[in-house]
Amino acid sequence: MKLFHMRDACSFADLIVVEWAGADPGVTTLDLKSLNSPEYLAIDPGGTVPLLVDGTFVVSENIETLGYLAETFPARSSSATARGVLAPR
Ligand SMILES: N[C@@H](CCC(=O)N[C@@H](CS)C(=O)NCC(=O)O)C(=O)O
Repeated sequence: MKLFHMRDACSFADLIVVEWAGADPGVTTLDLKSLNSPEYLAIDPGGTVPLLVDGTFVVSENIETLGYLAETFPARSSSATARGVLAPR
């Protein structure tokens, strides 16, 4: 798994989740220049953060990356569904 983020951006929420989970998804810190590099745009044509890559699964919407992290690391998740408190919808 790889998590791409940029300092002082909304992807900070994803960093908090992986920190709480004690997970090490492989974090790459981008800046505005690298965000618009051909290499990054090849992965995320939208050129935004966060971006989460897990094998062939690629997610670029923060609401989805946070949900995916919660489901992947349920033990310390803030998601009631992931912790089994609520049934999945
Ligand atoms: N669709 C994305 C958009 C996220 C987004 O706009 N991220 C901002 C940082 S908070 C970004 O990457 N901005 C860089 C830019 O627009 O050049 C989401 O909702 O997660």
